[in-house]
Amino acid sequence: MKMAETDFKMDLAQLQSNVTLLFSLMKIVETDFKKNNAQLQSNVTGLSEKTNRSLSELRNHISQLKKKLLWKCSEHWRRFQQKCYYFSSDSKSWTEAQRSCASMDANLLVINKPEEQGFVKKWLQHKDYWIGLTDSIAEGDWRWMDGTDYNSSVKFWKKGEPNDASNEDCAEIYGDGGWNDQSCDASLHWICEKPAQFVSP
Ligand code: MMA
Ligand code: CA
Repeated sequence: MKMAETDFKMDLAQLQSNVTLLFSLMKIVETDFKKNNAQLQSNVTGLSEKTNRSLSELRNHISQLKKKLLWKCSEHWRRFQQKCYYFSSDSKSWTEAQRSCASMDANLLVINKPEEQGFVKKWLQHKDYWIGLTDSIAEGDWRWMDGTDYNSSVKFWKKGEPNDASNEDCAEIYGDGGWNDQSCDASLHWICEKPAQFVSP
C-alpha cells in the first residue's frame, strides 16, 4: 500500500468513528430533551390547575366581601342588590330616554334574572316604562343595551309579544310587568340602571 492511501484509510476510519460517536451523543441529548419536556409539560399543567383553583377561591372571597359592604344609591334612585334604579316621572321616546339615563351615568334597564324582574315589577305603579332592549338593528334580533346575550337570558314578554304590530323596535315593560315591543317614537316613562356605590362599614 502506498503511504497516501494508508493515511486516507486511517482518516476515514477516524471520521466514521467520530460520526458514530456524534450520533450516539445526539441520541442522548434527544432522549434527555424529551424527558425534560414531558416533565415541564406536567409542571405547567399542575401550575395552571393550581392557579385556577386559587383564582376561583379569590373570586369567592371577593363576592363574600362585596356582600359585607354597604351599598347605597343617590336620592330618587332605588337599590336592589348592587344596582341602583331610577323610575322616571316624565315620558320620552326610547332614544331620548336612553340619552337621559346616559346623562346620569346610567343605562336603560337590563333585566338579567327573575329576581330583578320581580324587584322592578314592585315599583311600576301601573305605568309603562322603556327598558334597554331593542331590535332596531335587525328585525327580530333583540339586543340588550349592555351586550347581555338575549337568547340565553330570561324573557317576560306578554303573551303574543313581540309582534312588531306597527314597526315596533323598542321594548317596554307594562304596568303589570309583561314586556311589549312598541314603536320607539312612543312617549313613555323609562327605567335607568347603574351600579350602586359602596361605603366601607
Ligand atoms: C297593542 C298590541 C301591542 C302593540 C300595541 C301598540 C295595546 O297593545 O297590539 O302588540 O305593541 O298595541 O300600542
Ligand atoms: Ca307589540
